[in-house]
Amino acid sequence: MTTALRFSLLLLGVSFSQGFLNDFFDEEEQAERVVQASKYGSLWPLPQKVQLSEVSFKLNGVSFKISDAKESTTGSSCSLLQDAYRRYYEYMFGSFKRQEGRKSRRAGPSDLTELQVWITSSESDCDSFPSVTSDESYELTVDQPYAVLKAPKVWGALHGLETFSQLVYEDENGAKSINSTTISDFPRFAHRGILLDSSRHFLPIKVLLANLETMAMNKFNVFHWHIVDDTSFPYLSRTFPQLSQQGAYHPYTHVYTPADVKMVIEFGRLRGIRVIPEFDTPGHTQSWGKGQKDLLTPCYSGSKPSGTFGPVNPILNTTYDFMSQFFKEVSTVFPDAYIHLGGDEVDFSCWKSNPDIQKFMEQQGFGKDFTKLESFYIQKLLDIVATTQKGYMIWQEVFDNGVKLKADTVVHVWIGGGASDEMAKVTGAGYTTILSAPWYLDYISYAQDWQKYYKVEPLNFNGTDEQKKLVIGGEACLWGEYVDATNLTPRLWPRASAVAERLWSAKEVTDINDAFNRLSVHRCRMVERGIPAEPLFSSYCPREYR
Ligand code: CP6
Repeated sequence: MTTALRFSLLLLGVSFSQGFLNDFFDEEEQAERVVQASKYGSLWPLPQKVQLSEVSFKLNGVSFKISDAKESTTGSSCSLLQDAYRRYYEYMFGSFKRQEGRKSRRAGPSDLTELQVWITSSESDCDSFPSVTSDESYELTVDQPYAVLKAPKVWGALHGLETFSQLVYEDENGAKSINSTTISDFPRFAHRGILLDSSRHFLPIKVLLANLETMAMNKFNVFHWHIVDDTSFPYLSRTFPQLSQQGAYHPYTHVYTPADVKMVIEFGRLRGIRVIPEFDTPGHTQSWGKGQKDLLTPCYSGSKPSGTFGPVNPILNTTYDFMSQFFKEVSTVFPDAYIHLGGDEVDFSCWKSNPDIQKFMEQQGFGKDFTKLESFYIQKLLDIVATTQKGYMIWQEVFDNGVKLKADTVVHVWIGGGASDEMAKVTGAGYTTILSAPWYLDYISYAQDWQKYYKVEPLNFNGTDEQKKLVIGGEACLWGEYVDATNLTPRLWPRASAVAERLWSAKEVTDINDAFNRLSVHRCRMVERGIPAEPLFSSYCPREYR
């Protein structure tokens, strides 16, 4: 087999073994795919409606400005927008500024000199936190005498600024240019998330912020912070400081202080990103046990405690007192309307070994069904969290076990194989759901797995239109066993970008060749912006990472 054929197949996402190919293919040359220009340039994710024209304007970094339209309901006091103007000016002209030293040049007739941002709703949301119902739509017209970005709320304006910056390109002489364009855009799904795991490895704040920045470039709007787990407890609780004192990898260097958490939340807010923390119980809690005596179930070997511990002990009142206080704190620290309560992968062997638990099971009439004990615990926890006025998200097992859930609960489908049946069941029962099963980005493999993520259709399950409306989105998950600050960014990007387009763009946007062409340039743009996003395939970027 020729190298060209081999790589063309890889490019097409065809998995192969040498033997398979020799059986089915002649030694025939195939055109090797290189990046070609998409008619949509480097727009990613592709907006809902795009009208492009051949007419182009020049952008001059000295005279170009982004400003509030005089009709806008926001003004200079909306620092969220002013910050965003600065950011996007820097992304569009930062390198230009350095090269040209800001030499003044008068605006010519073919110049576009201004982008006016017009917030149309009387409630701009400038000082609010984004939510699942936030209006993220915007309309962008690039024309003379100035471009206009119109959005009901600041959230749409943020997305529109990103889109505007993606329309800017360099002509053959290196001059910044933009074509006359009309775009009308809104997300297909309201919940578009990335899960990062800061327990298996501590993720420095710098990495979390870089990730939020990259999420904004891809129009993701939920950071699902799987903040603690078995391996470590880096969340510094004001109420229970001993949890991180004892449970973090290091009590000072590997913790998130209240100030750190605040910074992550505000950095996200300024980019239209919700921060949803996950405090996963009753399983995945080994690290909690170090700083909180009697929280975990003592495991037995025969008639004696073995010295090891299992899931949270569901039969003690002290457990629920602790959870009340803990989640009361969490509900005030994190402003989002939702908290993720986990509930996945509960190992019953320790509960089974413990005589006190056995006795409790008998008293409650649970028989030998430990899912009933699990549900007993979760039910009490959900009721506790409901009193904090928060909604909750939970992993699918909690639904599978028949726990009674509040109507606004979001069920998170993560188990591969049968995920579409699960989506049908969850929505059939009337619950809102998000999909992660096909988007486990911690799994890595040779070749272009972004295509596999790209081809997922979240509504591909048997159900009524009403059921399909309950699918509010999905999340790409990057579990942390093999990921820390050294490799997180290139492992996540641009693979997560495939998920971004699936969750934002119209259902019909499925052309994998066009996606390859746009994503290749989008990836180079992330690189140019200082994000070490990995390549899709053999290629180069005009400005390489350094
Ligand atoms: N940690 C937690 C994990 C996983 C889950 N929960 C996980 C399970 C299977 C795979 C990858 C990750 N590492 N707390 C499941 C939601 Cl393949």
